[in-house]
Amino acid sequence: MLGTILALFSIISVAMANKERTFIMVKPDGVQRGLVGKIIERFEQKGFKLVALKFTWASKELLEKHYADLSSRPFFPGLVNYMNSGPVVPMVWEGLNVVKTGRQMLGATNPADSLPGTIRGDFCIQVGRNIIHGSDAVESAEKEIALWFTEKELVSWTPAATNWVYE
Ligand code: IDP
Ligand code: MG
Repeated sequence: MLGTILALFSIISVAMANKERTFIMVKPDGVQRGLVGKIIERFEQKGFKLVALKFTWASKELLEKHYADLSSRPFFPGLVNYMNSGPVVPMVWEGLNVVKTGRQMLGATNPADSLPGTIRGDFCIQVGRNIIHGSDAVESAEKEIALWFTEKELVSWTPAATNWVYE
């Protein structure tokens, strides 16, 4: 009996861990360079689940909120102009450790330090044109998701391959 209850708890906690979410966004340079499909493919082929996606030209107000933590940095005005220079593709991806793994898939902030095999390591050269954003912690992911998407835009579904991705 106790064994059954413990097994049930462990199944539930694994199922909850698999529901971690991150906010990923293809930046204007990634869109202009035609890399949207390649970036989505990386997250899809890893086994993460797409929860939300849109194509939008973000306002400076939204971008200032998104990067509020960096507002005192000298590159902040340039960063907001860059992010507002064309459309972006904000997305929500879900899965076990998706925040940390997502950051590893992106590579270091400065592409000069991003390892080959990472998105930034493979597709870009300079920090001010590093093609993609990814949340750096579960709490910032929650804030960013709420900033870019309404609750209704987060789609509830079960991919057919779930039991082939998770044991
Ligand atoms: P992250 O995107 O890897 O989380 P952050 O330090 O949060 O890196 O910086 C946000 C974004 O600001 C970077 O992705 C990059 O586009 C830009 N940025 C960071 N540092 C610099 C810089 O020194 N010069 C120009 N842009 C920068
Ligand atoms: Mg950051």
